[in-house]
Amino acid sequence: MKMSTGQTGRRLLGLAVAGVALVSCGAAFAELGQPAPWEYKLQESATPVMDNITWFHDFLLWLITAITLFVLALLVIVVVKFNAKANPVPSKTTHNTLIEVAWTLIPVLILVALVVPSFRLLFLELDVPKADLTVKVTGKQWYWSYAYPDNGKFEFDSLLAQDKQPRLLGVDNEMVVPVNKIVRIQTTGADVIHSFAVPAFGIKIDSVPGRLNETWFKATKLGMFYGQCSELCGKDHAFMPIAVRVVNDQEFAAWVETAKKKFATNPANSLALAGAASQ
Ligand SMILES: [Cu+2]
Repeated sequence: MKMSTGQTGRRLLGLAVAGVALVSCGAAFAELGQPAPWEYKLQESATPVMDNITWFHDFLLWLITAITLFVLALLVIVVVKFNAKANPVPSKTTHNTLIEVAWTLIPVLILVALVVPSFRLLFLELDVPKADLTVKVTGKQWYWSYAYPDNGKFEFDSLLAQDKQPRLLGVDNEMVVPVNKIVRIQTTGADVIHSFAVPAFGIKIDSVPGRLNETWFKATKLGMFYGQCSELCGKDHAFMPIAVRVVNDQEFAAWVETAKKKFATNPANSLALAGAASQ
């Protein structure tokens, strides 16, 4: 099929309009703390770590775009200027020391420049600052348990709630944390390896049986934040969502009081049992 110039132009225009629509929709659909239809970007950040991840991601995207366009331009020049028709008598040059040094050194310098923000981000993620509170997260087939060792030593299970929205992300008992406080997450697996991940917080850490892994976040925005188990852990892997509610200090204190009563008789409350046994 041959297209006329007009047709090609209209198709290109259509593509451009679709592209712009997609970009603006992506922004419109972006919702804090949860995925959105047609989303192609990172979730909106709610912690300093995620701010850094987003910045590094965008920075890399610009950099690779520039490099790709540069290489494309070189290729186009070669194809246009040095094909057999345009350049019937090729040059016999085989070495050019200056260019060879440049195409070795410049990529090395680019990589060295990348190491700095990359390592800074790694240290930010891995170096847990002095925490305001600790939440112990246990991955189980197929739900999560949250324990609050420094807020009344209660522990509760958090299971998928079929009737809640967003679909497959809503849970019966949400993990609750105060805003602008450093929360240390200690996580382990009760049966197989799970992975505790909340995209808006920039955290994803394996919950391994017999091991205690640590990470942290400081939520700077109020609201609901959703994540999912991110390590294939069995048949209901897709049905053990993570729901974190970020509240202010008073709401957190009030929630701790109700949670202490509500979950005091929880038979699965290993922390409370351990506490009772040691008294
Ligand atoms: Cu899992």
